[in-house]
Amino acid sequence: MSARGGRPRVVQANARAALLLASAMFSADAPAAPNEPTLATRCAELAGLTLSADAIALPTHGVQIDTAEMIAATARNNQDGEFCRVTGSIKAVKAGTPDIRFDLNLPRRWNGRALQVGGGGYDGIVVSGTGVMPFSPNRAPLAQGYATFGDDSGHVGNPAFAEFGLLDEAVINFGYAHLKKTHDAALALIQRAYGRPPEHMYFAGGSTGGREGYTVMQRFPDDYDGVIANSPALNFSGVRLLGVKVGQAEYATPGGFVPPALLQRVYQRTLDICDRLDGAADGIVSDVAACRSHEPEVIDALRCGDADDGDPSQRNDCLTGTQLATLLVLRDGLSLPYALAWGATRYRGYNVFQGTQFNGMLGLAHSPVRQTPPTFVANGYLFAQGDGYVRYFVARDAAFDSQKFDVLAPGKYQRQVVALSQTIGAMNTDLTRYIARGGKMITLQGLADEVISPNQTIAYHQALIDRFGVDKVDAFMRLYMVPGFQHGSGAFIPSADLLGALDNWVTHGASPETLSGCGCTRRGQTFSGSASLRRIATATELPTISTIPSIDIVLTDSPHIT
Ligand SMILES: [Ca+2]
Repeated sequence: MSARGGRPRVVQANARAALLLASAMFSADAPAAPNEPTLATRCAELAGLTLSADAIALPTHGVQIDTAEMIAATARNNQDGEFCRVTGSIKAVKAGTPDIRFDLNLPRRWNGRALQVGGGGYDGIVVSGTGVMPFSPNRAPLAQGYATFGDDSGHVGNPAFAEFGLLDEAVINFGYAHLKKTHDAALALIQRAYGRPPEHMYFAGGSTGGREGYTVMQRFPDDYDGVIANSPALNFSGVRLLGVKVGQAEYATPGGFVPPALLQRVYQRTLDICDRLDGAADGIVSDVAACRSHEPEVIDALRCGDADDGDPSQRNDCLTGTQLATLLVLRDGLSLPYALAWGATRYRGYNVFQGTQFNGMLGLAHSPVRQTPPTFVANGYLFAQGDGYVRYFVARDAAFDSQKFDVLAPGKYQRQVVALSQTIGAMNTDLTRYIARGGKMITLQGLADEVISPNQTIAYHQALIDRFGVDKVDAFMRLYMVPGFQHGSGAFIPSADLLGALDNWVTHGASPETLSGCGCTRRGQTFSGSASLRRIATATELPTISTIPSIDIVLTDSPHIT
């Protein structure tokens, strides 16, 4: 899966900007001064190059460029125009630790900007930097003229697997160090290729890539001018520990398994009661707060009556007390009696009874039988990821049984749990340096996200406001909470030009407000109307942040929606 030629393209970023940037385009093949090398010449010179360790601010054994070649605009499957494709490896310090593999793409028509692209899950696959940005209608950033780059986070593997957690240097790379090492390597190569550094450096990612976005603001604030960090796994340890608890509720407790059909019923009953509370019977719970006030009614409508005994695995029409307890683990999140890094003691729960579907590919378990090890679809995404975290990162024993791990009182493992939350977590609210030097950021987060709790993203945003005040946060950050949007899927899937908005903000000082865009997907169907994402969190809106439907859907031309 890691073969260089066949790398899957992971998260990608995108912008609009073609018009905006046209005047600023730096063209490497523009009428050059006599004897000035072309990009093709410089690209060829990069092949086989090495960079010494002192080119990278963190400890490495230097950088090896493996390949560098011009990709023609007419090359098969290339929609990004002509560019120099560079692949390289950043050498690990310790023998036995994998190198960090990275890709760097240098467009012939450079817009003077660079974009680092984040990964997903437990990473392990090189982010190519050549694709389009998720949830955006626009051309790929590389096609727009951005120099783009990404890496594999410092190990080779399936993003579902956590075996690299046994290697200290690989854990540190995954936590934060790969971001800086690859940034520094890419910056040095960009300067060689174009003869000057980028005017602006951006980062974009979602999920793990969202955590990476917050991580670079917290740890390397001088390196970036703008960050897009969607659905961020800010409290990495928190979400993994909660996954362990969910697995225990489903499999260590007899009757705790909730079949997919019953999860669908939970979702449907929620819609019956909450869909219209926002004024539109559109299959989207937009007023999450109003829906929350109806939660007892939703739960009562789902609860089995006294006469409803029987084998829970054979019935899909009501929740037993034990099944409800499993869902309440998700709803309530974690409250730890010990503190993770930066004083974090909570992982906020999910909107289980406010329109989140838990019977999809990233939802709860589909099988009443626990696999060894547990797998995504059979046993649930949160549980499978949490199980790998406990076995490889915490206990550092592949045979450890996460069903026996006491999340609230981990005993001899507590020190490691806390240390990991420092290495991998992004809960530090000290963005003083990033804010002071004018950095900007945008976060898009689904209110129906079943992987990253939207309430954790809101809580971190609130913590920033508590620390810096509304005006200061408003001046550097935009948070767009999207109803009906899960972790990539959902009743509503947005599509908006976040990179263009970020670039316009950084370059021209035009702060994003309501974002418009489409081909969005609504209830499984793409429509060609328009949708607007209203920004959350102006000073006046903040007290009621979670009560504001943040999406307006305006159908402008013959949508195919039933
Ligand atoms: Ca609605």
